[in-house]
Amino acid sequence: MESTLGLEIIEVVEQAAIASARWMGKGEKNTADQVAVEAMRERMNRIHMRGRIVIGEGERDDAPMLYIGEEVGICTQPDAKAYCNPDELLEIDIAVDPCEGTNLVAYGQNGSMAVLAISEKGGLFAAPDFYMKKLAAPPQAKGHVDINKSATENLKILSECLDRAIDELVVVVMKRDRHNDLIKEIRDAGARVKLISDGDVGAALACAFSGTNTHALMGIGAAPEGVISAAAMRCLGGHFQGQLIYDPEIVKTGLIGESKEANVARLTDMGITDPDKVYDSHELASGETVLFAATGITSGELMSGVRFFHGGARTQSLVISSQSKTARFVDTIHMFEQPKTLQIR
Ligand code: VTB
Repeated sequence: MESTLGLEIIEVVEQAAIASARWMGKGEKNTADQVAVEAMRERMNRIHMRGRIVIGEGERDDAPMLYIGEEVGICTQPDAKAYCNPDELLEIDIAVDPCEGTNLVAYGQNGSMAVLAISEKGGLFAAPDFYMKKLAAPPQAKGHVDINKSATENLKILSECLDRAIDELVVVVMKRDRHNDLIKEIRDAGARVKLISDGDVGAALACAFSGTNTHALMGIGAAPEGVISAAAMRCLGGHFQGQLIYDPEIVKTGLIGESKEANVARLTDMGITDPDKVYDSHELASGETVLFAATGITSGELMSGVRFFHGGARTQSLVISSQSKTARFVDTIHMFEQPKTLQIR
């Protein structure tokens, strides 16, 4: 895939994060999301590519933009012939979450980000809008921990792989009623639990980097974001497994309102014949080339959030490429005004 794409997608997530950060702390999560979507789409449509959204803001009817199936990039625009020969360009699939952690932005809390993953056509699992049981862990534990094992067993394995006592392990879990038993089990096993209100993509990512004091992510979050997390973990060599959750009784928050049977039927219609299959990162992000990019909206373990100053803003991003085998932290100063009138900081 074009190496310049890696540079351009930084701007896509940066612009989404800046737009959303203007709504930080204003208590309006839908607006924080909407402006991020618009900014992401606007910048994406200036990239020389033929892109298709495979994970986005939902189905076309409920989402005005960045809906699943939407085509993005200059070469998909109506007057594309003026810019490029679409036949010469690789078709790429894109998974986006312009504002991961909308509540975090709305209430000024840590851990939100604008994020996306890219692969060649067919390289990302088109996850339905369901939930996903997730297990993320550092590279040393890859293939050793297993989502089919109990939390207690996995903590023992983690402790061996990371060569640290169980009480030196920190597991991130989303604070939800559905996780009450899980949280108790982790504590009983001797590990420490970091409860987060939202934003499990950042938590999964943190597992792959030492120094974040995050040794595992356990529990159930949204499935589409699971694919985005898997894309990053695949490039970083971290452990990531996901299993779709289609039974509303298990989730308890009600995003999947239908009955278990109706949900299984929906999965079958989508071609998912084994609804209980456990996917690993290489299945969720199977493409030959995978790119991941994220910019902090509010500060998290790996990136500072957007900081505005007179005439500009400063952002921190992370771009990961399977092709160049790099994880790049990018610190950018955005000058909204002529540089001479602003103080760069
Ligand atoms: C949220 C969000 C996560 O999943 O929790 C969502 O914060 C679904 O869970 O980051 P609920 O319906 O219980 O809120 C994520 O978006 C991603 O997995």
